[in-house]
Amino acid sequence: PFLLALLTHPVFISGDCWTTFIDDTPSLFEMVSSKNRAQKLLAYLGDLCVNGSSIKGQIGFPKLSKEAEIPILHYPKDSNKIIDVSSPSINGLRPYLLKYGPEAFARKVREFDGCMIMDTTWRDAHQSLLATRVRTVDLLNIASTTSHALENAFALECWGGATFDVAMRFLYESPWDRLKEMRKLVPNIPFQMLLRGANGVAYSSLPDNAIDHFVKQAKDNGIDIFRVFDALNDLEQLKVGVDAVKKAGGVVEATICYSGDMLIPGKKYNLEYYLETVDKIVAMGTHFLGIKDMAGTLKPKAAKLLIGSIRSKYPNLPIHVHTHDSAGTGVSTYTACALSGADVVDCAINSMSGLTSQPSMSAFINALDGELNTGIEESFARELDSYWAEMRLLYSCFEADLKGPDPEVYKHEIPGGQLTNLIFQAQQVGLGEQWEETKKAYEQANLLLGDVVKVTPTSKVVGDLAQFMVSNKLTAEDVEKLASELDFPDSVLDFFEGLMGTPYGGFPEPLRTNIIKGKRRKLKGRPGLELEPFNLEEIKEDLIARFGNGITEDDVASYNMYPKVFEQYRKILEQYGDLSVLPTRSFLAPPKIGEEINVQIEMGKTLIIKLLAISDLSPSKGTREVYFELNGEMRKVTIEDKT
Ligand code: 3PY
Ligand code: ZN
Repeated sequence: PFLLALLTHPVFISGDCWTTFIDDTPSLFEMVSSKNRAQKLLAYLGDLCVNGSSIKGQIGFPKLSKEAEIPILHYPKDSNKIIDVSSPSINGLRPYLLKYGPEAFARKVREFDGCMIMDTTWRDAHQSLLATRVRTVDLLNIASTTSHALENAFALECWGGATFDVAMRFLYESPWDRLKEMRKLVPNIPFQMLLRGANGVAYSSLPDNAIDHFVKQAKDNGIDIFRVFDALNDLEQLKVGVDAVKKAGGVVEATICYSGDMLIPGKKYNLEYYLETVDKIVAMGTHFLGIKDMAGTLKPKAAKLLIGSIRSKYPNLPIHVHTHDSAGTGVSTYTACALSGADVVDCAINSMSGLTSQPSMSAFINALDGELNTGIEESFARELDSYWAEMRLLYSCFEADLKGPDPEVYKHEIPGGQLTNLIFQAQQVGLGEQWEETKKAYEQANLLLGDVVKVTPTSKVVGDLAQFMVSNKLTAEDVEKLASELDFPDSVLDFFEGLMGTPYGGFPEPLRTNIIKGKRRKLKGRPGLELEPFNLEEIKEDLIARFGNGITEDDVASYNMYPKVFEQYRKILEQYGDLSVLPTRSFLAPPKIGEEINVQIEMGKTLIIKLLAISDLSPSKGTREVYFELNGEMRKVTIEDKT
């Protein structure tokens, strides 16, 4: 391609070249690189035309058949006046945080007269409703409008949790680039991420220095507030994340996971348990206390008691509550929290709310109407919503198609994100009986494991055990009786080995001993203590040797969390280039013959691609030719037909 660019360059053709022509003409290299990029994109689109989408979990194609419209914001007091969103808002809590630091920031939020809102649309809402599949481009398209509409929000939750690995694994894009780009467009609202304590954003513990390194990268790239939790409320595990955030200079939100309904007599996780845990977290040192109700089992009465008790014991501690609306009672719970002294609650933009996601922002603002202020203009939430309603159609191929609230969550206690997932899996085989059995088995599996706190990664242990019981037709008694003979899923063995920390009250015995006998050891203390620190310099050198000089500290952090996923992502990057530039419809669905796609590969450089034709299968080679027009020139890619 370089030779071609040289030979076709007008200066070369004119014969007016001199010996330093190549050195003096960097555009030659740019021509080559943009031709390469274009060719790689065509290879992706060609593959999509021949073999269909490779994105896991995708069923069908997006229902949205046009470009999503960016809503216009109007001044609430004068609907004829339009707010200029061409540059980000300069108002918001982030400038205050950057100027005065985390302690002053926490005090300011505590002193706010009302209850603030964190918007989870960019993270948990799409993790819970759309299999975490929302792509960077669709976040960036609404970013500048959001910077204005939600300038008075506590924060945007926009990173971490499952978004990190899904970005690389299924969307073939860099989570770090996403963070940097979002930050540029929204410099005024604090960004929050979800950190799984000693697991970082992975599913099991990493050496402490890898957590420190990851958190520093996240902070340096723009995360302000870190919600740190441990799936078993194991405070040793939690502390690893908390310490990492402190070292990086971030805002710490050490979090307790709320499990079940604490008002049911005899429950292991009761008010006393939570208050003791709060004492320990306060002693550890945190700027905010997070209460994470990942399944949505915190009912209004319990919320009033829990938040009220913490508030009266710790009048200055800012409290931030998170719930999921699976049972449909989220807004009532938040109202109880706000009136009992919570400082912040998590909501999602209306079309991205409800069901297994967070409660609706507009519903919550209206529920508080006249009693407490949230700082957010409700008309803005509705204006943003027109965009997210279209996103719901664009990502319809990842919908679990839930129909309504499921108050049975009070029984099975399945966290929001997992509930969608399990329903989706059951739908593949026709919902019905299978789903009823899974829910019951989940409840039994939880009790077998000793009534554990269920959230990533322990929720996967309970889910895997439940599916194991359903597929092998095992009752709880069978599991107990046959424990030493059965071939349990790896996650169950990991749990009993102690790789996820220690549950409150210890492991159930003799089940633990019987399940891991001859297979695993019993860890004493937290898993990180047994792990050798990573040699970060050596890892970077090794990655440079394999992937070239472009490797950064961000890549090292990605590799540490998910070595295989990172390698696979780099392979795709090598093969197809940066796919994050493709509009989502073109990423998920092949173009129609004659359809034109505009792809901006960088500022000022747009490719206009039109699909012309797809050839018949070549029986000898098993390939098809896909013909495109690229900026007016005909291009052909040869694609192996794998169908
Ligand atoms: C995650 O860990 O990804 C969660 O969202 C837990 O609720
Ligand atoms: Zn959640």
